[in-house]
Amino acid sequence: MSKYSKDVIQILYTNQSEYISGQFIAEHLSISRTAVKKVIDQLKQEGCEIESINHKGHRLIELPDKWYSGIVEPLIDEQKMFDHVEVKAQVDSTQLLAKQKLVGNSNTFLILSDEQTKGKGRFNRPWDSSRGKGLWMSLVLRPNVPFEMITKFNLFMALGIRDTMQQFSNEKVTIKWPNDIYIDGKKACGFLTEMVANSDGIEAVICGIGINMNHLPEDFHGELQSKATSLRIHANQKIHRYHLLEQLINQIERRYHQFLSQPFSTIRHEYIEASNIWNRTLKFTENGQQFQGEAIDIDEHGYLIVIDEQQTQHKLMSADIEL
Ligand code: BTX
Repeated sequence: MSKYSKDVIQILYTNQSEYISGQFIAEHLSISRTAVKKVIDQLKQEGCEIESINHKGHRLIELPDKWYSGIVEPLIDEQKMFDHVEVKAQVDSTQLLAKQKLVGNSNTFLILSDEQTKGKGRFNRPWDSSRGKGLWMSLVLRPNVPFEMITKFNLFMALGIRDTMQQFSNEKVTIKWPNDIYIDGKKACGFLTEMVANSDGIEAVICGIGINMNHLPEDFHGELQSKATSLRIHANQKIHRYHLLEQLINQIERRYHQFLSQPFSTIRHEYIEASNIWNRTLKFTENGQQFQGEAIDIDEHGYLIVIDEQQTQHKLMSADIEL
């Protein structure tokens, strides 16, 4: 990729309603018009729909299913939540990369990738992260809180992610406590929160979020055909990835400030209302132990209260639930 493609795409994106002349771009970036043409040709090759008209200039009509740092950076900059953002075409896992990058500094940052070759769920389960279809990202934050707060963080993030996805879906988007977001009985998003801590508290929180954004039913294979869904399937139209990202970061920022200043009890009712685990028998796995039961409440600290078939009450901090 040319070192100017980031600037050119940014200029075209921020002026999408008009034609921008090659001359203007060239002067703006202090490069030749031939260099501008080369970059534009390359962007077209990548799949950007750019209309070029003689004596008028260039206009961006549609972006391909790809992240461009020239668009992501200004969008994230406005939020001021991260020191920087990294955009990748392919990584093994944004979560793994984030863990490597947080060492030896105190930066907050976001990593986004078009594709993950080894996306990870909880307990090292694979997370299907095909190219161009999803929003695969990890954010690294540095809250100055004790490590017991990690569970609370996850609960606040769940609502932020759910609320964002609801803006794009025609059907109700629900939380499956503690790590999944569902639409119409199928998983549309998985997220996980990990941390690096020392005796003084949390050094970094790494939150990995995978949203199935533009998959069509035929894009899911194997067991995922019956278990997974995407926002697009429930929006009846293609999801604009940059709108989704912008809304998501807005919501995450809002919930993050709430997490830092308020107890879980302030969002408890909202969380319960958004959950999909009530009034049904569920199969729980906790620390390798399996049992069936019914979830009856989430307490003011975010613990799930479950009654099993022997009428024994369990208070779960985290577990795997089969719907
Ligand atoms: P989880 O362990 O709750 O979910 C993993 C399970 O979900 C898999 O065993 C499989 O059954 C199912 N699954 C796998 N891929 C998909 C998919 N695309 N859509 C629906 N269901 C699927 C949840 O883990 C946490 C997932 C976090 C993923 C993000 S992506 C960005 C970041 N990087 C990374 O490696 N992981 C996180």
